[in-house]
Amino acid sequence: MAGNPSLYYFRVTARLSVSGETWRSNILGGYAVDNLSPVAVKNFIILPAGAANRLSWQLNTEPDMKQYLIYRNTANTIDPATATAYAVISDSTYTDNTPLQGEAFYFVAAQDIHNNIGPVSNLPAPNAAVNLSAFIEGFYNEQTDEQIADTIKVYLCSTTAPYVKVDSATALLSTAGAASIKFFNAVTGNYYLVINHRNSIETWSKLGGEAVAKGASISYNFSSEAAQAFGNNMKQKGSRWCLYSGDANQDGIVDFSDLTLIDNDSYNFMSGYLVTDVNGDQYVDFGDLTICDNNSYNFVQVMKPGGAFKQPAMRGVLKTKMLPLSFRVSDSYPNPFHPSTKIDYALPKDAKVNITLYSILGEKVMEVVNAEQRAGYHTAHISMNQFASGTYLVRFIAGDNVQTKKIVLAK
Ligand SMILES: [Ca+2]
Ligand SMILES: [Ca+2]
Ligand SMILES: [Ca+2]
Repeated sequence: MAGNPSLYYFRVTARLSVSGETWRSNILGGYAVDNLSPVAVKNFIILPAGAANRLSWQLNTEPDMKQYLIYRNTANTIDPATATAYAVISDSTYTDNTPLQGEAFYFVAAQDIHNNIGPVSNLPAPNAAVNLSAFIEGFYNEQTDEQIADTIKVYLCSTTAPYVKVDSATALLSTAGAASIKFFNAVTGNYYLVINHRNSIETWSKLGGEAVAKGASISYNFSSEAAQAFGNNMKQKGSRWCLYSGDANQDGIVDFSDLTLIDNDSYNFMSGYLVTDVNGDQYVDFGDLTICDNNSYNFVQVMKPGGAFKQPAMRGVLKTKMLPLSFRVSDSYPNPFHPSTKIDYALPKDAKVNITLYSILGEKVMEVVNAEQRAGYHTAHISMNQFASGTYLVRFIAGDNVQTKKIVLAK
């Protein structure tokens, strides 16, 4: 070429040991096509096929393509430089017949004949999503229509006996009563949705189950009507139907054993994230006992398909109230308050109860309660709309016991 001033073009032809297979460089580019990594695969999708996952994508158009590397992982990242491919195929579809349990991700990358690996495309494995709406009796405030957010565990249970738990997931049930749950293991089918919460009665969805589909989502609202729970087993508070609270030991029934746990923690002034905190305010006290006592009195228990239920005739025999360990009076709540506040108190035995409100100077303002009362848990309601702001004293007399509480009316 020396001495010739005109532009010269050249191309390189590589001949492989495979007969008839050659590779040519691009004339104008000046580089071999095999110096480039493949591009990322296009139109990568994953569809459920029973328990299997079927991956597919569009075949790359590069002339030096060799194969596709497939990886999977429980985390959303993979390093193709160090990871071992789960499968290596030349086609553009792959069926994983033994998917990973739980949340998982798939990755696919194209590889050319020179082992250049293209960018990795990734997708989550298909899951069945359920958008739940539910409220918890003790945690729900009907004035604000909100609840204290807490963790729930939701199961998918078979609709045929023995109604086994097929899949489970934990989720946060929000103040607005919403939880989005993803099930990774169950195949498309009909399932009961079952909610477990640390101190509520396990609650099953209505008779017959719900159609849950892998790769799709459904919504289910427990709170709209009683019939949304199996056996109508929910408690109405305002416009919401709530999961029954009080099953502190999670044995499926609210009874003495739950009350005993709560009463002991209450007696010891326990606080924090406890199963005995039935109303979710971080303290174990009268508020928790009152809810549990009421549900225990009403013999609240799990209702589920195939369950052995106590007959109504039996309930009367088993209906017994638990008696408090000692005479106790709670602080008022709210405090300061306007226009009304409440004080809980426990009577270990029947007593003549007098609750009287006094001004800070000791003048009698009004009598709140003056009656013979049965042993158990009681609540005094004090309404002071017509009185001036300030500090007042509430004197409790029950038999030989006397206690005084300070309350602050702030208009
Ligand atoms: Ca290439
Ligand atoms: Ca229980
Ligand atoms: Ca509490």
